[in-house]
Amino acid sequence: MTLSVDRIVLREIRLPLKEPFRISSGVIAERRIALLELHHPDGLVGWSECVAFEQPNYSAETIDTAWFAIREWAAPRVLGQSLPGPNAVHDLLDRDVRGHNMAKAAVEMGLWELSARMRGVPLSRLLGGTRERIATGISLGIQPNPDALVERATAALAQGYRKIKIKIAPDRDVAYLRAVRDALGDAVDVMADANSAYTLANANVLRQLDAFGLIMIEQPLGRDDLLRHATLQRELRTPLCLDESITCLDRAEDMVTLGSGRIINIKAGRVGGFRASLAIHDYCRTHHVPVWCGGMLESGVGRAHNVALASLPNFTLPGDLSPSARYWERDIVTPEWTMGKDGMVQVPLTEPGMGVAVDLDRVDNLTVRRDVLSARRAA
Ligand code: OSB
Ligand code: MG
Repeated sequence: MTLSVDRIVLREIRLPLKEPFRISSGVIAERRIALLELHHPDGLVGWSECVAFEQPNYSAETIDTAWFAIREWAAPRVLGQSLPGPNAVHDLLDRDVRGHNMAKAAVEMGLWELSARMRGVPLSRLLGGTRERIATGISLGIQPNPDALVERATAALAQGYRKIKIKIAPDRDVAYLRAVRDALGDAVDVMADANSAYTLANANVLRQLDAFGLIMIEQPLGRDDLLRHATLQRELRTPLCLDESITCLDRAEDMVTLGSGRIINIKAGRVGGFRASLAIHDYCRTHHVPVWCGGMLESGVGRAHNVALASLPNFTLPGDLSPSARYWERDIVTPEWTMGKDGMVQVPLTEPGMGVAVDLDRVDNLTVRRDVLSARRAA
């Protein structure tokens, strides 16, 4: 059986978050999520999720630009084709189409998932994953005051989380992190994520963060900046971790060459899919750069893809892989994602593919927009 799709059902669902999630550049209360259902001519189906947000405050891409890019450029490239395998899809989608990584990733990752089902292997193992359990961290949005943050961080620790990531922004940084460190003690792995809210002009604030023994500071400066991050890293003891700046393998290599950071947060959507994620993973492993799996407030489908990726050997730091109940009243997959009291998430290894089933009735109920892309239309 060759890897092939003759129909992609593109749906938009809306899932309200249990509570709004605030980062330095905006707040998300309801997730608008694009889901892809990729149909093999022989009947098997692969699933994926596009991680783009509603607003362009994290990346230039949004769900609406991704919808357009999937329909007009990415899907037509693969529909009706006989593909050599999922590894070939990245280059096929990338050729002469600049950017739109999240749109490309959604199609590419759906083909990996379909391929795993065709071969009868778990997605994790198809990708080269070796772990059975993955350490999990929580990402805490910006809170109204330090006390509220301490409350969240304390509760997260009690639930078993292995890493506490705190969103920061100018004037919501030093006092917040000091309060958390004072409350949790020195032994807990705490980090900060600025989502590009700082410039070198306020580097003095970032230097003050060195006092808190953070395991890393994520993306303090511009989303496409590597030079200033290198300057900043030379002035800080705390390792910098890049998220937004790493959009492909070349940027990971640039980070290492320039010294712009010492850790990478891999989000498959941001880098254009699994093939690019694996390339970055392998490169970082060779260069002794730890990586971890970031999150984009995904539904259970995106989380399945993240968990599979995070099972690779150089994902040595806890991932942003919170269980379903942290985000949603109810997820769209069964079983829902859970985390043990030890802060570990199980990698599904008993079934082919991503290892969770999409609750189609629920998805249909949540669907607000639907497009059926077929090979004929693409021709
Ligand atoms: O930078 O990782 C980020 C959420 C929205 C926008 C950007 C980021 C995040 C997260 C969420 O940190 C992590 C998760 O999915 O739990
Ligand atoms: Mg980040």
